[in-house]
Amino acid sequence: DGSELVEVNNYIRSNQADASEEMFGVAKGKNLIVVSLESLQTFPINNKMNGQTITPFMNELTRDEDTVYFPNFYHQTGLGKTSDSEFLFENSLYPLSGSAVFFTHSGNTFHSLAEKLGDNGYHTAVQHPNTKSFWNRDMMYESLKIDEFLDINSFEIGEGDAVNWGMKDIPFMEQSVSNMAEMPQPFYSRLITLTNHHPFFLDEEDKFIGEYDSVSGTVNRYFQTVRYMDESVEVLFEELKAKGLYENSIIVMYGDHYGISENHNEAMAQYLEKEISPYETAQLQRVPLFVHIPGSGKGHVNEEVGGQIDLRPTVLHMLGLETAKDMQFGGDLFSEEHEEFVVFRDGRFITENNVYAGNLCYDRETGEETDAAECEPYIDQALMELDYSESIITGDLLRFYNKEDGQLQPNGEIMEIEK
Ligand code: GP9
Ligand code: MN
Repeated sequence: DGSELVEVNNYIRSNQADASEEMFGVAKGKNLIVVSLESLQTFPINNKMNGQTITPFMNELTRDEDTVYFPNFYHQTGLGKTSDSEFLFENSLYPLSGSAVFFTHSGNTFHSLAEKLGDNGYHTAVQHPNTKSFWNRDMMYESLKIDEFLDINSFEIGEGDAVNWGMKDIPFMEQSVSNMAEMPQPFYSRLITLTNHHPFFLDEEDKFIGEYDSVSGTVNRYFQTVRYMDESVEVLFEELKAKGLYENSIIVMYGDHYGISENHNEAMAQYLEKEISPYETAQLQRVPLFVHIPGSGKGHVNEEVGGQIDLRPTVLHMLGLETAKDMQFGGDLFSEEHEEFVVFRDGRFITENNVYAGNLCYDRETGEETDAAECEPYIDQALMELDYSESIITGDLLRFYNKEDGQLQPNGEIMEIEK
């Protein structure tokens, strides 16, 4: 009857971080462009492979005066992969443990980022050159109140424009920006890239660097497709400038989940020149996060430990929208009150000082095993937080939550919900 929500609400309210004073409203009224960087992990950033630079454009962004780069940012996805990262971004809720929430709970009530932006005058659109029903996106996007889904039918895929899973990222970026140019402003346009996806195949003309030389063809090719992705991100920036959209937009880009699974530990050990311990495996779940605010001069490398659950409040606050009444588990990454506590879907976690993985407690900086007592207090909190989030989804509890005034519906009376 929704009474579970009282306890969840108490937990959320007592852990909530206020908006950052410095960053709140820094991009008020601007267009929001979000890029989901398929399978991009943090390890190629500012790194080389056999002497070759892997991500030249994104490396520049990490030092750019208008870009905040987060090197200690983690994905928190589960079985739902890309769709889980979308779910985290939109709702600041954890994905489910045993299934993909996009498939199992697409009819639920959510209070998504898209919905909030829509309520505040934004046109909201996702662009992804794949079939509408793939991952049940068409159904889920209705519940997430995304106004427009530009799927494969909104793109012209000419000869040589497709590889691997579908449309190549460079033509995708070009056409996405053309689509944005047609949208009413301000808009929220989320782009989901595709080329840097397992098994990481490319046409010859799109290979800008050589392959790696390990036992894993997957890892060997990954560097090349990441290099291609980097090129496509540069094209995005150029096109936005060419179409006059750049100045009036902010661009938020993040890796959706890992690209290299643990099946490739031997190759990764060769590349990283260290053994892949549970600590390393957890650290390999870092994905890059870039927050680019043209003309702001706010650029810096931000070492804060955070995760995808933090994106919703971080972004909404930059756009000048409060989230203090929202039912969300993440916090504003720019807030002084942001808690450095990243929970993975499987119960592993990262804190300011520790990495808890493989039932072992490690020092986050050194990777050395450390006193279990340092991690102990967080083990239950991590599981509790996952449980609370799961109960919201499985009980469809946001039906009982009034997003306008933050009130729970008394006596479990179901409020009127527009569907
Ligand atoms: C395909 C894209 C990739 O539409 O979402 O899916 P993934 O396998 O990464 O979840
Ligand atoms: Mn993906």
